[in-house]
Amino acid sequence: MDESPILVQQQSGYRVITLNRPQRLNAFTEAMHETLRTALAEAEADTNCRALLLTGAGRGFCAGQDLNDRLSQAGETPVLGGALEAYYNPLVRKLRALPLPVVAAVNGVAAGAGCNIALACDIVIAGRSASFIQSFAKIGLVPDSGGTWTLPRLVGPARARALALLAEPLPATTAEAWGLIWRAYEDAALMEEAHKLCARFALAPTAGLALIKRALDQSWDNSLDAQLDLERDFQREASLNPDYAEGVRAFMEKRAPRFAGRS
Ligand code: T3D
Repeated sequence: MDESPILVQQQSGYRVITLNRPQRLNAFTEAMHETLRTALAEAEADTNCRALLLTGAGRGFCAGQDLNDRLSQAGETPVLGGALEAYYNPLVRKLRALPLPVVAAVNGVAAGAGCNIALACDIVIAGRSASFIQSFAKIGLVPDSGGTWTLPRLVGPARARALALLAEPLPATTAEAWGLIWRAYEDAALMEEAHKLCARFALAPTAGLALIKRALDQSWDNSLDAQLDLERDFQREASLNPDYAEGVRAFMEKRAPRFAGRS
C-alpha cells in the first residue's frame, strides 16, 4: 500500500502535520487534500490539541497543485475553478478559522498554492535555503489560495505585483526582511524552532489566541470605529474565560500560569 500523503504526529499539546509526497515536492492531489482535511478536522475536534505544526517531507514544503493531474490532451480545453471551490479555498478558510495557532515550518521550496497555503498559517518560519514562488504566472494562471489577498497585505502592492507577475523565487531571508514571513532560521535549526513555538502555544491561553486570530483577520474589513467595537466585544469574551483570571493571579503571585486552553 502507498504511504499516506499526510502524516500526523501527536506531541504533548499539539500535532505535527507533514505533507508527504516528497518525490513530487509534496504537490497536492485530491487524495492528499482529503487526508489533510480529515487531519485538520481531527485536530480541531481534539481539545487537547492547542497548536499545529505544518511542514513538508523531503527537500520541499509544497509545490502546489500536482500538474500530472492537469495535463490536457491537444484540443482539450481544461476548465479550472472546481478544485479551488472543493479543496483549496476550504483549506485556506480552515487554516484561518482554526481556534488554535498554526505554525508553518517551510523546509524547502513553497510554490504556487503551496506558497499561499504556507502564508495562510499564523506564524510562518522557514529554513534559510527555502524559497517562496508565486509560480502561477509561469503557467498562465492567477495566484490562488488567497495569494492575491495575502501578498499585498504582507509586503505591500509593489512587491506583491512583482512577485505575482514575475514568479521569481524569493529566498527565505528576503521573505523575512520583507515581512512575508516571521523568521528564517538555519536549515538545521528550523524544526527545533518550530517545535519550540508549538510547545509554547501548548501552554498558552488558547481561547484568547483564537480571539486574536479572529480580531486581526476581521480588521482588514473594518473601519477603526468598527474595530474598536470588536475589540471591546472580544475583550469581554476573553475575560469570561477562566484563563484570564488565572493569568492575572499567576502574575500577582509571580508564578507561571496554568492555562486550561481549549478545555
Ligand atoms: O485546479 C487547479 O489546478 C487550480 C489550482 C492551482 C494551484 C497551483 O498550485 S498551480 C501551480 C502549480 N505548481 C507549479 O507550477 C510549480 C511547479 N514546480 C516547479 O516550478 C518546480 O518544481 C519548483 C520551482 C517548485 C522546484 O524546482 P526544482 O528544480 O527544485 O525541482 P524539480 O526538479 O522541478 O521537481 C522535483 C520533482 O517534483 C520533479 O519530478 P521528477 O522530474 O524528479 O520526476 C518535478 O516534476 C516534480 N514536481 C514539482 N512540482 C510539481 C511536480 N510534479 C507535479 N506537480 C507539481 N506542481
